[in-house]
Amino acid sequence: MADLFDSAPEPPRREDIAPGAALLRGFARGEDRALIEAIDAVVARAPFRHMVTPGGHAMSVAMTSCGSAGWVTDRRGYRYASDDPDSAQPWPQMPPVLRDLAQRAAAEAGFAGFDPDACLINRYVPGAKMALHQDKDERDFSAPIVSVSLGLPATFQFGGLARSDKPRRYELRHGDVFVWGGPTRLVYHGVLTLKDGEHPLLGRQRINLTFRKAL
Ligand code: MD3
Ligand code: FE
Repeated sequence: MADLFDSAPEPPRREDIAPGAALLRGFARGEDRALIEAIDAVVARAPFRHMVTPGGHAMSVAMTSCGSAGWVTDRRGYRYASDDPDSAQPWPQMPPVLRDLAQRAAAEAGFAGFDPDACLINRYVPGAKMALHQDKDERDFSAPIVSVSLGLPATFQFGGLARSDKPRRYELRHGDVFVWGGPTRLVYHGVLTLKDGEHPLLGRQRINLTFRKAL
């Protein structure tokens, strides 16, 4: 059924943002329902939770993971772990529809053979944000990170290799996929406070998937 968000879709297209970084607008839009179903199955076994930073602050973004490794933070630090600390069970397997999407997007951006072992699932509700940071807990920085945005739009900040580099801003919308590799793999990035809104499939939230080669 047509709705407000589907009524005037832009055609999927690729924007080269920087060497190694490609924004694939609308790349995941056609498979959004299958992706959400797969996310729901992961979340049924490994619910979203607000993890605590080493500094003792609960994150405003709720997280879970699937794959052979999941990203965790607690008072001891940031790391990848093979078990979900809440259940003491292995993280749910990465659903094939998620893995396939990440591999196709990576190939489209020039990273054929990407084999992610971790998918971090972030949930933002209005008011949630993610401060500028680098992703450097992975062992091998030669693999890219593939990010998939679903639900409410967010303003993404993309800086440089120094925290003080002035970030550029991009609006990330439902179905957009970003691939970060090569020289951009270690740039500072973050997400501004999510504005309120209502998405036809996901309601008052944004979900972001990040596929990583962690181990
Ligand atoms: C650039 N997530 O989970 S996705 C994260 O929207 C994270 O939830 C944000 O940053 C989110 O770590 C941003 C885009 C992204 C993800 C990882 C990157 C951009 C990146 C790693 C290196 C460079
Ligand atoms: Fe990040």
